Amino acid sequence: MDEQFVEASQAGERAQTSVDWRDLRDWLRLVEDGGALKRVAAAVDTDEELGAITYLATRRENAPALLFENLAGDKTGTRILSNMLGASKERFAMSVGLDPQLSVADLIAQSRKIMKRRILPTAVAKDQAPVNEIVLTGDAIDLTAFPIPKFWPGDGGRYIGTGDIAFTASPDNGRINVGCYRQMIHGPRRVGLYCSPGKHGLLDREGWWARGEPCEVVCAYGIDPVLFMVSAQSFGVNQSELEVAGGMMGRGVELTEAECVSLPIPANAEIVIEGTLTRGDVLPEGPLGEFTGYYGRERSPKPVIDVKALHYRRAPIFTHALMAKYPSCEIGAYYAIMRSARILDDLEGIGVPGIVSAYAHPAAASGWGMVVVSIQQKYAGHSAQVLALAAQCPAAAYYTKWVIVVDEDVDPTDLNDVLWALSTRCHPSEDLDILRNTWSTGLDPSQYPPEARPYGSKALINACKPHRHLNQFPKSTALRRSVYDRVAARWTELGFSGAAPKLHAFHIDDSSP
Ligand SMILES: Cc1cc2nc3c(=O)[nH]c(=O)nc-3n(C[C@H](O)[C@H](O)[C@H](O)COP(=O)(O)O)c2cc1C
Ligand SMILES: [Mn+2]
Repeated sequence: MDEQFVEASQAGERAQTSVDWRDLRDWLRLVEDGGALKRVAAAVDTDEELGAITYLATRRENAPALLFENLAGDKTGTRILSNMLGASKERFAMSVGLDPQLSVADLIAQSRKIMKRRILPTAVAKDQAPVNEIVLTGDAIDLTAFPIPKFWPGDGGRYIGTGDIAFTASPDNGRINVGCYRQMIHGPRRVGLYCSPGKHGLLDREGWWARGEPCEVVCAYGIDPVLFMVSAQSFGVNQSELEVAGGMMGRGVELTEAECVSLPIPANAEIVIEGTLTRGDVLPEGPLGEFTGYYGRERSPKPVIDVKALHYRRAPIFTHALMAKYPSCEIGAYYAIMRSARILDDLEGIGVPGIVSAYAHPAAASGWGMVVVSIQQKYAGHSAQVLALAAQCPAAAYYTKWVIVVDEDVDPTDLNDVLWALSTRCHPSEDLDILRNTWSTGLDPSQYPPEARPYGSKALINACKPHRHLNQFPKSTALRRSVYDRVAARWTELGFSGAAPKLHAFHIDDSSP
């Protein structure tokens, strides 16, 4: 395990900036200081009521994070945090040390840089790790004593893990994977772990089982936002999300030794379990209301973690992720920004010229449903090339049904702009193509029979000005730069508050030399 760590000082030197919080409690203080935390002191039932309050409080994009401090019937002092990041680009930005005032487009550009950094975890002594405030093993453990929510009326059980992380190790090379996989509670020491096909937690598990060994697993339920958001993104199978999280924070993730398994545990988490998954040990699991806004797969037998150790801080804060339609879904702004950053990386890696920006809006099924790419058209066929490549590049290929290409004067993060381009530059009989039998998911309810769902289809929509007629295409009504600058400089004098809106397209004067 030692080589997985570096000294804290070394890690610090490798980072350009580092975040100004150390754990979830620190982070909450900063969020509260910024007015973006709402404490709910009234007693709340975890049986659908907590889910209902979270849903109703998040029907607007700038909803605060919610800290439920009084859970009906609870004797453990547990608190529950929901809407930790949600649709808030500001909370994403402050979590990773970026300026919350940046636009979504600028956050995407900055995220591309910090997502490429890698910093190894740092080791914390067991007796210094906050998560070791209380440590229980074996039959002393009773997870059912904690208040565990059932979110939606049709959920198949109570889920202890939604805003969670799960560590597994590769039996081949020891790489520690961090994934967010749902976890239904079955009993005092029994927790279901659902990984869908292809997920790295599942590949690790199958690898151990193929060797005839149980798969060790460590799960945390009260975690900081960076571990959470990184665990929810897919990185290469041999990359450890721990190093990505370190890179995004500008300092190593703090880990400490476990009691019963050979994996490390996150030292600053609020609550952690250690256990094993054994082949054949399954129990009926699901369904759960999903990010699509529908219930997912039918109830079926899924592997169960046999819990061997429990660590927690006194009055632990569980992080919970409501899955719902935007903007109430915990797979929200951060997810859309990070996915968009990776789509731009893919397009840059392929080497296609003229790419300006891209956005996978979170209202489209948490950023999975639609991708808009803006380009500076440079040659005949350029927009069609970008459509085809964006549709199938690794970061965008999964699920995405609508792939739209627009000109550089259209901001992909501004749906009003995108709808303008679709309505004035796209001629459906000319500008639509369909890809069939593409990579999708059983969670897309639009196809029948349900077995057909993993085979998706994609509409490629060219909403660029027609290249053949670029010269004749009417000029858009845009302000003259000199007039804009003059007005922007007088914005306060004119009686408006704040800065004048930024524009990225101006009148082009053909008569000037
Ligand atoms: C709140 C939340 C719940 C999720 N639930 C599951 C799940 O139950 N099963 C699953 O396979 N993926 C789930 N995901 C998606 C995975 O976290 C995501 O695909 C991630 O890339 C998995 O890590 P991996 O790429 O290392 O396998 C969930 C994501 C979030 C944010
Ligand atoms: Mn992974």
